[in-house]
Amino acid sequence: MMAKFFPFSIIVFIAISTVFAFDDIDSLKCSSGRYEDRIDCHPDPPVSRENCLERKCCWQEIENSSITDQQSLNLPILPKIGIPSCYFGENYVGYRVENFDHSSSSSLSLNLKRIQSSGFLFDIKNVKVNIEELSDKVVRIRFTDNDDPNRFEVPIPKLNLPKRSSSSSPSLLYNVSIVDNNRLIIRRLETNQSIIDINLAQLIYSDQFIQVTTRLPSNYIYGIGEHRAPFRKSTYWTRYTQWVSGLYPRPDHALYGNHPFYLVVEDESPSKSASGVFLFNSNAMDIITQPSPAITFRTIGGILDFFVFFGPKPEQVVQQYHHLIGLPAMPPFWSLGFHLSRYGYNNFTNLNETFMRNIKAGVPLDVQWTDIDMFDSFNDFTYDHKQFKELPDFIDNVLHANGMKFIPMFDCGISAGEPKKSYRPYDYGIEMDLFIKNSTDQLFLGKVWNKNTTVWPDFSHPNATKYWSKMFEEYHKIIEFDGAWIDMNEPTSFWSGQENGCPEGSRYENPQYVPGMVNENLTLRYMTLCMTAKHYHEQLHYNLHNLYSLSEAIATNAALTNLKKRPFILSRATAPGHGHWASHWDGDIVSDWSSMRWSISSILNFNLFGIPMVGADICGFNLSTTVELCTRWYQLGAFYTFARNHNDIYSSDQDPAALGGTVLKAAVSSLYVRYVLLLYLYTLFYNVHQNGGTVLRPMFFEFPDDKHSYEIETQFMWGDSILIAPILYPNQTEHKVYLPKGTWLKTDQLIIKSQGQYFTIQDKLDLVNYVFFRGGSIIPLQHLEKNTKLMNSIDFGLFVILDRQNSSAYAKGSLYLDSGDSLDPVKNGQYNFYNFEAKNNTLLIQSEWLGHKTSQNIDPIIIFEVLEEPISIRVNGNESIIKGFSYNKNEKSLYVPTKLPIYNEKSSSSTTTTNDHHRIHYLIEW
Ligand code: MIG
Repeated sequence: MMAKFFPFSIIVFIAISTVFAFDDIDSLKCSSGRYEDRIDCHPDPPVSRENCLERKCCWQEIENSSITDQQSLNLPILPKIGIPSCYFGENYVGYRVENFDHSSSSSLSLNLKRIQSSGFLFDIKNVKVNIEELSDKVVRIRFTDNDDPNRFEVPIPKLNLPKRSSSSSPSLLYNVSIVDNNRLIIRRLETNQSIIDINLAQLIYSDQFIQVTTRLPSNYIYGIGEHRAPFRKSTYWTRYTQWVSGLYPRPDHALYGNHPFYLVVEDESPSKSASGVFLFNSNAMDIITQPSPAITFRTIGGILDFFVFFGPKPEQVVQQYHHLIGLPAMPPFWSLGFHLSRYGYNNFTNLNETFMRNIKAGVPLDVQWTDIDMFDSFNDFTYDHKQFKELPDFIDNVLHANGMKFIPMFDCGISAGEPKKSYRPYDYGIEMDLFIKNSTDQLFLGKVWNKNTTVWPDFSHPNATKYWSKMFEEYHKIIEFDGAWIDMNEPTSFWSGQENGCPEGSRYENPQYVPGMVNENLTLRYMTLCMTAKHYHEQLHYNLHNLYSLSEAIATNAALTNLKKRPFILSRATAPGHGHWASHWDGDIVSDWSSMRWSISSILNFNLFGIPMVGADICGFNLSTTVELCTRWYQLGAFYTFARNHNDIYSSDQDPAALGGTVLKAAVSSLYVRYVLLLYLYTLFYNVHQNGGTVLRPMFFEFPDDKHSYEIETQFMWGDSILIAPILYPNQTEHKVYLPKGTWLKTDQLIIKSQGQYFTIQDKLDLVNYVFFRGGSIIPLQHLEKNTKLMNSIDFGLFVILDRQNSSAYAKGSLYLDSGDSLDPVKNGQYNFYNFEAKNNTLLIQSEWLGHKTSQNIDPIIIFEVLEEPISIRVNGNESIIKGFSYNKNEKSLYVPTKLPIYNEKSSSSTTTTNDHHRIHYLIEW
């Protein structure tokens, strides 16, 4: 009865609780488990039989080398950590579940009591576990110290907790149960699949070491932070460390972003449901996968605060996550154009030559960048008056005058080495007491590019935004930038700690367990600040390190908003919630084929993390590129959401015009296709800005029933309608493309009908034939101009690709439009939104919102899969509006010149921009 009427659907099975007394190893249940299921009981070195038994755990060494990873991958695989020799026995009880409280209708609390030492210093004696139903689809599981409410908790981002619809939840997707007295299980109701399965008795929760393991519903797992790894993560004993670091992308190290989030597809379920888990914890952590399959979180501070998302579709899981951490920003339209950058123009002449040769070669171009070589003495907010004397004038009279934009670098490190009263960013920061301090409350001095020493603004300080905005404002008077590039914000320092190291005695500098450092000599402070460095309110860098870039992105977003710019920020380091403020690129990758291939898994990954504006340096950063690699990289990079060519100071020029020949051909043709599709891309950004989710997405998000699509990491999609399948290996004149079942239109306007199969595609440099439009889509296409500013006011067409099933035909699509760079266009209603729907022989175009005045027309409309030549075409019943049309029998395509205005002056009142569904309404019949 109780269970039946209990709204939270908690089913509690209370077993007789038994506390085992361990006298010797014989009383441990060690033998029955499988190797795969072992949970490490002694993760901290040194590990030995003796140390293990002292923790009352099981000991058996396993020859690891004989076991191989089952996955076949053509990317570097992260180092395996191996099967633990010291592991929890089946009857191990570290915490005893003491009592339940389910007096609330939407939550359940448990108390855990530590009954034997974990072996880690400062075990937390009483842990409270609170499982809360946040919505029908989201559960929160919080583990806190019952005796100390003041443990560190993540200050940013501010979470947007889902609002519960009503007290009774008929659509609840899950239920929560405690079985065998200590297993916390959360199941998907529809399939009875367990999504969370934690043995609470084996939890470790000490002051600086927390470990919890849950079984996974399958080994189709994605996400888990930024690593040089395949998109689909290995569950073969792999460690994914979350500790933001400025090292170039390499497989054996944590990279620039920490994102303790995973998505898992419940492979065995017929409905292919997916779920996701986010751990809201910012401390250094290891996340370890194991073949059971299972996943272990090991963090060295804070609390455990999990959010479980029940989807059920992969895209919905991602949306639920993004709603919680902050929806992705709406990028300015110009930022979707092509960007030209390099480290080491060294002077204005080189910059200007590079820019001009690309303009002359017809490369579509929107943004010119500069790196630290443009600065005076590598100092932020300056420029080199000798070498870059002409730059301010160039920005004004060349870039801005032609609708293009300029973005310089803003490093987070501020020089402390300039003479007193000569460098305002330092002096003003001192005046505001804004820089990070060391353990003895003096300035924390490190070293980046600047002379002598560097200090770092403490972006967690309440006055940081004021400081940063002021600096941006003053700089903007000298250099009229349009966006900001924030680099080295892990933060990276060339010294590890201060010049003379860090206070060695501190348990924050040298904790009992250090995550993910493959090299024994590496420490948390490696290439960054001391862990005892102090932020505002005595907060330790130990806790805030992983959040530094997020706090900087928030301040930078405010500083650009203050300049009345729709913020565009490119950041190297990232944290959960980052996409609400800024975008990301893959950092210092090498110019080689495997880095290029890896970039696909990376951009897909960042779409899961809510940072959909993302790309790698086209042609690679470190080392010089080659003509063939760079050709292929343009073909791929033109379809990153963020498409920028950038390279290192030591490598040779790789802008399209510099390399000419095939590189130029490939760059121009693929960027043309990109530019023609920008309204579609912009609409995808609007969608995620409103609802969360992915812009670039893996094929299986769209084709969950197609098993084969899960294995492919060399192709990806733009939203639901466009598939990109570039060449990624050398010496190819043709390549195989996998098209999931359905109708596809190639860019050469030929229709392909796929049964879910491979097609061989001939390589053509000047014809982008590796991009496919999905049947059933209506896609806006722009007429090409040399930059987005010029395209923003001209007419655009529609591609209608009818999907024919049985005897009916269908397609749909939508379009978002705005001025391109207004602040908060969606909140202010300054945009237009249209829906398109084609059914059999009709196409309906309707506005859903009209808040942006424009004189653009839809012209032309091209419809594919029209089986017979029509006799006439009517618009709203009227034949005279369309002046001629043509039908192509071979292509089965219908070309209709339309000139249909998309904004109707008369029907819109200037006083309101209400949601009038009937302002623009065209019913086109053929
Ligand atoms: O230590 O500003 O990832 O894009 O060109 C290198 C110089 C610092 C790292 C960035 C790279 C940039 C470079 N920066």
